[in-house]
Amino acid sequence: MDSLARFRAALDGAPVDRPPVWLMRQAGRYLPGYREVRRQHGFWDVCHTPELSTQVALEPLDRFKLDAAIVFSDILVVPQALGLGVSFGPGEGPRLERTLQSASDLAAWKRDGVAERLAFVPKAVAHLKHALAGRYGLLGFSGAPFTLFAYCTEGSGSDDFAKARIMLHKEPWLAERALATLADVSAEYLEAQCEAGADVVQLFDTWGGLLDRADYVRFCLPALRRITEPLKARGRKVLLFVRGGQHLLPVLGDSGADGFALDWRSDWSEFRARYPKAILQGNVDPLLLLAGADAVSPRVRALLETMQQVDAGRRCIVNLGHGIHKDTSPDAVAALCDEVKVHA
Ligand code: 1CP
Repeated sequence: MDSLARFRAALDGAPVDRPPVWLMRQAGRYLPGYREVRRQHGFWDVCHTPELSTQVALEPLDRFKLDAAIVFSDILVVPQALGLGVSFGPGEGPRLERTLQSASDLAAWKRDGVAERLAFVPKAVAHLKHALAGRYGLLGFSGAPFTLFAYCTEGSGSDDFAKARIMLHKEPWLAERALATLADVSAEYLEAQCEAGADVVQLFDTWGGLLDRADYVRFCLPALRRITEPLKARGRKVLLFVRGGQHLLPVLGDSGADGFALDWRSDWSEFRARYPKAILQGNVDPLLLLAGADAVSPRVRALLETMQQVDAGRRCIVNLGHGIHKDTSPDAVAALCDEVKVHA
């Protein structure tokens, strides 16, 4: 089986010779080629130049035995396109110039022309698709509404995103309107990525696990359904990653996603028991890769065995439980990919 056939079979629940593998943040600062590109170009320039975004998206595929590429972009393109002024300073996380604090801030979001301002991402998808020449799977992505809302209110990274969580409790109507707007913009933009050739799109809810189950049900699920419903009506496939989402397991099915990307703390067998027909993806601890190549093999073997136990590993995708850490050695990534290739 070639990589594209294997990746699509996993998405369709068809038999596979082994589960496909790709890794969250597989293009990024741990790779020398990426660092070299970033010495010469700003982050937004890389995203906006199809040749550069394709170059950095292909580097991991050239080095490792991966089965799929992910378009090079960032979840914060959506707040940027809404006019919030997002920048990535050297060595720091993102900064937003205009944060969401009040109804008038929301009213100032620039909805008109937002799809045009985001068109560089589907263009990057199409460029990458062409370069993949039918050999590999391709993912598009967006931030999930709550995770985008968290950055829009906080204005930067945070451990607890207190401003977002306080707004949910203090001004729930404002939070709901912002979440609905972020969802609608994302839905349209994900459809454009599918149209441009993505085989599947992934929603990154990196901060959704900060909420308790009742708040996730009240605020996040309706916003997620605003995305999954129109996409599914057009036959698109959607994966949902929730970091720290084990306590949300019983309700995640109501998101409408076709599958779940599990973080390293989520229990694979519990998710499989609850969602027998879902695509499951994950969930190697990204820090395992910092323990060196020798530590990687037994853990990957155990994960493959767990996958194999149900339906001979159908509907399974090997991945990390969160993005690759920037200090990861490429040798450890190679060890992970080699182990997947050898053992299934
Ligand atoms: O060169 C640099 O200094 C920028 C580092 C970087 C990179 C490589 C950022 C800034 N974004 C990206 C690319 C990126 N981001 C991709 C495509 C690359 C790939 O996967 O191969 C993807 C899918 C993302 C998604 C993303 N961005 C998430 C969700 C996944 C996750 O890791 O949780 C989040 C939360 C972001 C926000 C963001 N963008 C960049 C940084 C450093 C951050 C984290 C900010 C924080 O600490 O809260």
